[in-house]
Amino acid sequence: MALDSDTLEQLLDTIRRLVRDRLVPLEAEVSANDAVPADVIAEMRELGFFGLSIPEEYGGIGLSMTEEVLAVLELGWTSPAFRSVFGTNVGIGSQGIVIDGTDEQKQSWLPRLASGEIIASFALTEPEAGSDAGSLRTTAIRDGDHYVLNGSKRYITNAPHAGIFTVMARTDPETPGARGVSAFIVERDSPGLSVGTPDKKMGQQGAHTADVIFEDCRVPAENLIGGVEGQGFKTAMKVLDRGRIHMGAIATGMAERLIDESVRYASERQQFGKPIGEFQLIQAMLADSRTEAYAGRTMVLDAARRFDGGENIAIEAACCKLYCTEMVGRVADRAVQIFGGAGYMAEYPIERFYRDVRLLRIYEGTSQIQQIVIARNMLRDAANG
Ligand code: COS
Repeated sequence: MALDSDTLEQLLDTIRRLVRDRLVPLEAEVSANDAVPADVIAEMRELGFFGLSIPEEYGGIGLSMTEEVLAVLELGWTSPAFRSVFGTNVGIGSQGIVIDGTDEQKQSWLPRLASGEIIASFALTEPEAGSDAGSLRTTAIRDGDHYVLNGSKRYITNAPHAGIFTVMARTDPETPGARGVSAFIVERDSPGLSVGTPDKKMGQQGAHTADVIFEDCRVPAENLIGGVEGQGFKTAMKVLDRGRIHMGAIATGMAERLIDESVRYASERQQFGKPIGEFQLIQAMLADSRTEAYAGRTMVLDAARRFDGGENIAIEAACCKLYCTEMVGRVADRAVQIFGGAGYMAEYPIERFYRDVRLLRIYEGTSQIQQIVIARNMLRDAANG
């Protein structure tokens, strides 16, 4: 644990108050404007949100995974667009450097990521390589003391705002699959790097994604993460393992919010002369949602504890991502049902959450990829006795 229990409680309380008093009332505005207000971003910077997971020696708060999960469960209570502002600095954008970077790389980038001075994006997905991440085509060919990158990346979260990208590219075009892939830190203003127009999405307005294109983009060789070629796929997998617990916590936080909205509505909305919450068919939906969200909370806390204890959590992390993101889909669907016509109307938050949670089953590894990861690891463990 990075924090003593009083400091952790204070941090969680600060997040809870910010989320419920300040962010929830802004949700509709963020969605309509497709932007998080600048003063909110400044406040999140001030509170240290960008550095939640970055070690203290590099200016972050250095939360353990358990502490991070507790923070993220609180953040899940509101629109995911708010978390997205700093989410890539806490997770997939920074963790490649934290986990596998050299000391120099950590010193030169992590303090600026922790303070929120710059945003980091994670650039793995390509037009032709999504779930099959090992087949990516972007190349990085050594030329003197530089690498020259060519190719394009797709649906990259925070690309429009990023100061640096963690880019997975093929340094060895002769080696197909995962082994020829390396990871680089690429600065936004590198010559030959351009960012496409922001994508139009089903939900999560206020969080932005775009293509990133490399045309003879020269990157200093010292920006090869860890200084060793051929390790980039493994770096990406380690980053995603950790991210899957984080994602499970976000999904569970969102489920808890949807349940809160559902209970309140069920207590107020009257039909047949009484609150609809008094009908057992509504009660069944509330009870199922509560049971599943409790299971999600318990899972993410258990996986985080194991991660902090140094266990290999590849299976548990994928279980969290799979279960919690599917679970919040069911909870959101029941919330629409409990709200009835009002659940379908943009005037209430349920319709927006229903669209927002749909992405959770897709990004950072689809549900089907999580199933593959879980089953493959089970079979491998069995074969190894
Ligand atoms: N941690 C460390 N190393 C890992 C790892 C992990 N969690 N998972 C795999 N590796 C290593 C393997 O051990 C293997 O190393 P060796 O070549 O030394 O044996 C290497 O990485 C390749 O692994 P594997 O053969 O399993 O790779 P596959 O190409 O079969 O891909 C899946 C495996 C499908 C699981 C992977 O491509 C994946 O996770 N895809 C989804 C990617 C994703 O989440 N995309 C979303 C967009 S990114 S936000």
